Amino acid sequence: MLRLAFKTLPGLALIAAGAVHAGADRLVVAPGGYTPMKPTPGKGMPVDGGLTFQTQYSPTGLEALWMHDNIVMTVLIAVTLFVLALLIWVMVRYNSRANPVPSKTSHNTLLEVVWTGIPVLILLVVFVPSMKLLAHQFKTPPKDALTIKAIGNQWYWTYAYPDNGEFEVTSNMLSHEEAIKRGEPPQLAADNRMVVPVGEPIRLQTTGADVIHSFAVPSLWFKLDAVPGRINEKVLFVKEPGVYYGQCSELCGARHGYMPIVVEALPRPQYNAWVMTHAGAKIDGAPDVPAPAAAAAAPAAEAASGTEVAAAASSGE
Ligand SMILES: [Cu+2]
Repeated sequence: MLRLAFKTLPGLALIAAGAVHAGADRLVVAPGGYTPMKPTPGKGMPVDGGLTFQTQYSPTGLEALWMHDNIVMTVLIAVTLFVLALLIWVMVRYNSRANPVPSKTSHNTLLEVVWTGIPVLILLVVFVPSMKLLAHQFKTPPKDALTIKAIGNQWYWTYAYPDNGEFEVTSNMLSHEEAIKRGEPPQLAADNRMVVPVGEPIRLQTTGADVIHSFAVPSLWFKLDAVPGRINEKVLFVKEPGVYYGQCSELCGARHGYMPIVVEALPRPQYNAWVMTHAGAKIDGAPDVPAPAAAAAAPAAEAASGTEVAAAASSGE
């Protein structure tokens, strides 16, 4: 039954197959250019009075939420109620008035086997889906996955796009007034967002430029430390277009609370249009076109080496 439930989780199969939008549609550029997407109220952000996790928009997030709601909470509530019932029973049945002569029993083999065996079984029930979730969370990205690098700085994020022509985006928090004006949640909105393509596994790498930061977006089930001198890597997979908010989640100094993360997930053509708004940008997976200067230099070099050969021949070597 457990296995069945996992199989029905949408999106997991996509990651398992390592599916990336292959072929020509990966290269399509939306004709309208790029306009920043308006966030949907309550989606990809905390809500007033929210008690549980944010709604999840990644396959591992859905799996984790399913495990939390169906396995962890079930076990937790059942064990709590059972212990509460035992306590009440002992208090009522075995207090000094109801039971003036206490039993002298000190061993009961059956009871001891049961209270050892049942907790072991409960742990196994939690262990199996936990390990599966852990494995899914740290599955390596497919070879042709788009690489994006999130770099934590005191106190802002920079996003590098090595597969898209190596441009970099600097992302600073918007002021309270500016965020309200743009219809975005204050303290979570940023001037430049980390734009990503939707529905494909992204190789997201994190590192720190100065101290340890942590790249965390709750609604995408993503949290990864950004450590100076190290590259950490994890797959980011966003199932639906949208704007998803997060924050630095490692205490990194005075303005730690003011370096929000905004992930904007767009369909491929719109993502490509955003990419092309940057100087020197190229669409990942597009064939490399030699720059005009390099192409012109090549015949000249050939001619030069030809002269050398001719010179060598004439000197009789
Ligand atoms: Cu930080």
